[in-house]
This record gives sequence, C-alpha cells and structure tokens, in this order.
Amino acid sequence: MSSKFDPRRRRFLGRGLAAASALLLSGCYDLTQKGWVRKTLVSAENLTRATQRAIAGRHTLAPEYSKADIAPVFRPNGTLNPGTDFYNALAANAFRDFRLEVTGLVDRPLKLSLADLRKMPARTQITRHDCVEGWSCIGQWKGVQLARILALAGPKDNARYVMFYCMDPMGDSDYGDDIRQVPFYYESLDLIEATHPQTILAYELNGKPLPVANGAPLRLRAERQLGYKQAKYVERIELVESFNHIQGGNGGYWEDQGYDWWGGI
Ligand SMILES: Nc1nc2c(c(=O)[nH]1)N[C@H]1C(S)=C(S)[C@@H](COP(=O)(O)O)O[C@H]1N2
Ligand SMILES: [Mo]
Repeated sequence: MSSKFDPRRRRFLGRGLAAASALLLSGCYDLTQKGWVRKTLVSAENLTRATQRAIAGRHTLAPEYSKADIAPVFRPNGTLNPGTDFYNALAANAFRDFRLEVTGLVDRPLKLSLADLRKMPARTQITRHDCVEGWSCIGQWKGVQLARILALAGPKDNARYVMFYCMDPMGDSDYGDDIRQVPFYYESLDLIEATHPQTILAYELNGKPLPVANGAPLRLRAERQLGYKQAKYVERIELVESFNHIQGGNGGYWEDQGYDWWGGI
C-alpha cells in the first residue's frame, strides 16, 4: 500500500476536501456556479482507488451529521419514477409484493421482502450526498447493512463485485413495445465498499418510507461514493467475479456513458 502513496496527491486532496466541506455546511446546495468545487469533485473522482484507500484507509467512515443539518426536502435526481407496469403494480400495493433477490456467486440465493429486511438489525445515518452535477444534500437514511445480507447469502471465494440492478429503464422513452431492449440503471461496488459499515440498503429517508422519487422501496447508500453510485429502485443484487459481460461492461449505467467506475470521494 505505501508504495502507492503519493504525498503530492495527499496535500491536494486534503486541501480540496477541507475547503469543500467548509462550504457545504448543511442542507442542499446548488454548486453549479462554483467551478472549482466541481473541479475538486471531478479530480477526486480521477484519483485511483488504490491511492484513495492508501490515504483514507479501507475502514474510514464518511462524515455523519446531526438532525439540524437535514435538508427539508432531499433533492431527487435522475429517474423520479420508473413508471413501468411492473413498478406501478408494486407501488400500488405499497411494495408488499416486492422481493429483493440475491443471486450469483453465493452459497444461498435469497429472496427478501421489505418485512424481512425491516426485521433485520438496522443502521441509521445522516450523511451528505454529492452529485457530480454540482449539488449536495444531507439526509437521514435507515436500512440494512449490505454486509449482513451478504453474510446471509454466503459469497463464494471467487466473488469480487456486487452488482445492483434497478427497476428504471434508461434512455429515450421511445422504446416501443419491447422494454427488454432498453438498458436499465445498474451499478456495482467491490467487496470492500460493499461490506463497509456505512453501506446500507435503505428503506427509509428522514424517518419515512423511501419516497418514489428517491428510489422506493429500496436503494443503495454507499456513503464514501458519489451520487451516481447510489443505485435507486434496487430489485436484484448479484455477486460476480467480473462485470465485463454485463451491459456495456463498465460496471454501471453512467460508467457505460463514460463516468469513472471508481466514484470514491
Ligand atoms: N436507479 C437509479 N439510480 C440512480 C439514478 C437513476 O437515475 N436511477 N441516478 C443517480 C444519481 S446521478 C444521483 S445524484 C442519485 C440521486 O438520488 P436522489 O434522487 O435520491 O437524489 O441517484 C443515483 N442513482
Ligand atoms: Mo448524480
């Protein structure tokens, strides 16, 4: 690890983050006018995963905030409602028929209802979401640590990544009759990020069931990662050895459009 350590990067990152966190005191901020903040976020994105972990350590916690810092409305972004027949039917029944599937390189594939997830020990965290489009927002999330779900499923030795498959179709609305031709939003984390204590599958935002606009009924919160990694509307997770064969092969919908797979902040 220390061979990857570059003190110049550390100084840059340290300064950038201190300045950015002094600015982003609380709530939702539109930072699109602040070009340097955006540059800081983008260059942080470009640091390699290994360098960031050498600096910050694999177990470092993202900052957590107090209730006073919570934004009155958590700004929604990207898909605001998947709007498919499948999703609408689930939503109409308050997601009682929703099942989270856990598949792939596991000893025990799982199907978990929201009631099953609510029975598991929960983690609540007040954190800041940073979108690369230049805004931040503080919210309180409650859910199940992904590490607990993975432990139930029993990852096989060759599992390296966790894929998150979402219920929202992406791209033009003009997909005609065949929704299977349309890419759906998806994301992935390596097992270090996936088993980090602040990586949860959240079913509540600010003390209420997750709103549709923010990913109901279940969304990922991986608090050391940028906004686009926070997959909403998650219906299946799959453990894989490699994601080269999945959709565009880059590990996520936005990654397939050119974003970095490593979205650490
Ligand atoms: N399924 C899905 N997940 C998604 C997105 C999306 O469009 N679809 N947008 C991503 C982006 S870019 C951001 S900033 C956050 C927005 O989360 P929010 O709507 O709760 O603010 O969700 C991320 N996860
Ligand atoms: Mo985003």
